[in-house]
Amino acid sequence: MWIWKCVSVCCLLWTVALCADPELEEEELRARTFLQHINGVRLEEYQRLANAEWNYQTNLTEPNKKHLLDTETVIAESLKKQWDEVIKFKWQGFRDNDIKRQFKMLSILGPAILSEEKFQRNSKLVSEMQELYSTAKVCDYKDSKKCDLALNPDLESIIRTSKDPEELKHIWVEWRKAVGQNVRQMYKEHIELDNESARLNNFTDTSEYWLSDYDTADIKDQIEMLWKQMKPLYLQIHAYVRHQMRKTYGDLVPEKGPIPAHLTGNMWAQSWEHFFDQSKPYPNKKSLSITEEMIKQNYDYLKIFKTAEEFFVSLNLTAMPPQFWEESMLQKPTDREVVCHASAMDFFDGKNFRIKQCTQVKEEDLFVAHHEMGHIEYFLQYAHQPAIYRGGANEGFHEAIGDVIALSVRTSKHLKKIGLASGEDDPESDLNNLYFNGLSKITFLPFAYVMDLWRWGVFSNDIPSQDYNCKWWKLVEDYQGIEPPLDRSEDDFDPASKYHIVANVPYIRYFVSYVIQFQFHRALCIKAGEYVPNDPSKPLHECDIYQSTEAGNVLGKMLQMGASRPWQDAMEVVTGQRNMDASGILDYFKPLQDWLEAENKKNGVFIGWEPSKRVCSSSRNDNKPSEE
Ligand code: X8Z
Ligand code: ZN
Repeated sequence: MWIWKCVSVCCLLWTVALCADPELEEEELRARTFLQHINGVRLEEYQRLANAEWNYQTNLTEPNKKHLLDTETVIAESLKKQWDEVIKFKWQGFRDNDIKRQFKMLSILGPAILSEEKFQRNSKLVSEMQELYSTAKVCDYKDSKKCDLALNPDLESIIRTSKDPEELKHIWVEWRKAVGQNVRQMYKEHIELDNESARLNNFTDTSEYWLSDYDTADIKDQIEMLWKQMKPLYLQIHAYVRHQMRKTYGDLVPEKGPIPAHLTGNMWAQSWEHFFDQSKPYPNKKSLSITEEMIKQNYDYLKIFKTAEEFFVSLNLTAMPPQFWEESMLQKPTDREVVCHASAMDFFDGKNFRIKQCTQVKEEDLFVAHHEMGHIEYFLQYAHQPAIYRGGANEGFHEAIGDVIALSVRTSKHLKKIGLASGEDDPESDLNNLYFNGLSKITFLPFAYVMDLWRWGVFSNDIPSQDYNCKWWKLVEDYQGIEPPLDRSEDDFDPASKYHIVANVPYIRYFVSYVIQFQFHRALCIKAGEYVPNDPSKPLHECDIYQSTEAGNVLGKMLQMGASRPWQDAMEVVTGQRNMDASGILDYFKPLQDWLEAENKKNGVFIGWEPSKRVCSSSRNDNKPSEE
């Protein structure tokens, strides 16, 4: 009892002491007014920046690039001036936690800290790498005179559908030649500038700056721990897929070695759902062929996005505003070059929210549309917040929202509701479907981890530029159990074949998203009464939260918070948990994991992988003669 008394008396004294500092009180009052002013300035600046970015990315011309660079430079100058004012405040002593939080966020200046010349150089490098990536063209395998194949849709389509290993290898290699080798020098210079900016911001290097978004000191350890928890599941699906792949490709796929990247159905081997038809657990069961259904039913890009919107609205969330439909770029234009990689943009004016996506009528794009609309729904829900809070609770939250919705959409129950699937439900079809989801979600985890493990190494110089490519392949082999289709060398620069590397977008956000989206899914399904733990008639992977306003309300509450609270608070609103937790994804895939373990055991399949026979050398000339 006396302890409590002491605690409260001491607190009282402490508060009185703080209250008694009139200077600090006065400063806190001034801070409040200052924040209002900054908010107004930022909103206007972010609007200008969004417009310039949008105009460039949807029309890659020199004038648009110049306008973007000029806008970025002017705004960087203004941010620097604002920051000079921010750091004059003794905000660490403020009593109002909200004001303190805003100041804490504003006290990190970011890349604008560089000299104008270096800032401009860095922005130009990133724009030009992105442009090179977005406009690169490759020659066809069968018709070597046809040299206008673009990544989207041509190359991705060949990688997805061809089963000719030579054609696949050709496309895989040529894409890497077209982008990787051309940007290596630019990338190195960009990394140096990024690191200089991070150090001026008092971070040890850019990885520490990137991860500051999580405000969690041991974030790298947490990620590693999550990966260790999920790795046994990955090993099972990896072993099973390799075993099945040998039935299609024979000894091209080593029995105990890593899986060749070009055979996975994906340009970066980041998810393997396009190998589903050749590997499904119950081959005689007719599977959901959503793409076929979409084509049959005359789906177009509009119907795809309307379908996605309808789900959000069914949860009592907000519909897309009129400008969204008028101004978005939902198809690939034929009259100009654009950045096709899908994205969503907030124009910070409460009216303009747009998606750009080179949508095709296929299943994958239906889910990308949900993913992108999740970003827009977040923008809409936190639009009342000050500019500094208009972001996800952390970057992984922003990536997770649309995917959470898509987890419900991808159930056979929901696909039937919207007329994209028919037929019987039976345990075998159900397992096939869960396996499909495993090919898309489980296989992605080590890829996402490797993307940033590699960059963390580059930023800390554990991976010096002369080792860029070979160290990339070492990580890919160690974590993903994937190998290149032919020997590689430091004349190649394969990481740059992926958009987020050249566009300088951190990737661990997707790893985080793929963990927490299953925590959200589980919690929302319980709220919706669609998942009952330990009730086999309501498994987690068959839960559909469609039309559940209970689920929608709690999700909406979290989205409205934006970045105004620590991410743990936001997570607690939906899940009651305050930590990232792999048990969501493990619960979801438990029936698949059990099946894979039994199947692999029955077939005596080797789990894990022995070292790859592929070589990576310092230069192509060092390579032993290869089959290339
Ligand atoms: O880049 C994206 C989205 C835009 S934020 C289309 N994603 C990652 C990728 O394509 O590599 C979504 C999942 C992973
Ligand atoms: Zn996204």
